[in-house]
Amino acid sequence: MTGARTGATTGAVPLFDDDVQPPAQRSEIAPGAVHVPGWLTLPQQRELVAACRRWAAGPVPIRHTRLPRGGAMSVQTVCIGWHWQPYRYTRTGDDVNGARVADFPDWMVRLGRRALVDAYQAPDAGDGYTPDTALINFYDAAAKLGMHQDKDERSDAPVVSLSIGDSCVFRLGSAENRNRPWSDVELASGDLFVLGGPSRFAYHGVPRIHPGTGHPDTGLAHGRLNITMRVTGLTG
Ligand SMILES: O=C(O)CCC(=O)C(=O)O
Repeated sequence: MTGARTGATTGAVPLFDDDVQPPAQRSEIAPGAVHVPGWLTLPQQRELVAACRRWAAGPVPIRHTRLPRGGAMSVQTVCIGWHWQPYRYTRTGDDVNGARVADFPDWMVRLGRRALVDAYQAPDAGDGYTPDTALINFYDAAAKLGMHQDKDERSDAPVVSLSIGDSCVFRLGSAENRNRPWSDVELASGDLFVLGGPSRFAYHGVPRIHPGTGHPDTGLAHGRLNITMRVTGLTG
């Protein structure tokens, strides 16, 4: 997350209790897959960038996740709550330094609940939603994420995705396979995307970043940050 090392940082995260703006518009890209452009204000994005910068430094630092068949992902990832590596979640970063990952903060649980209320336009949509992990991905200009399903969780609770920095092409396919037909959606800084309901296990990926499209006031000098909150369904 080198792009996050410049720009202003703030210490606290009080912005997330009452301050999320009502969504300007929303589009249901597929049943249960909702895009809410401009959901986060610039100050909220700055707070998230500052929090992600702290997590990127440790206790389990950001890294290019190694793939089981060799090589590594072009995206860099740091996790909170639970540590993800392909096919499993653990409390410790066993493929990094063995340390226990940072706790998943309560303010982020509240943010996730509010995201569901706004995405699904239903006051009770966030009831009982308690995400316990977030994968925080940093994309430089060349990074991509191939088509995949989020299915290492033992839960079908929605995935809440927040984007900050450079915009990207987000590709949403079906739950059946990684091939066409798919929809390409431009995700910009501040956008919310929720994958839930029939789209919870849809294949998706990020084939392209648009470098230089972020807003410097986010505190991210370059690149793209994406935070996906999830419910692991694990205990312990
Ligand atoms: O970067 C994104 O918008 C998607 C991230 C994603 O698909 C994942 O973390 O599984």
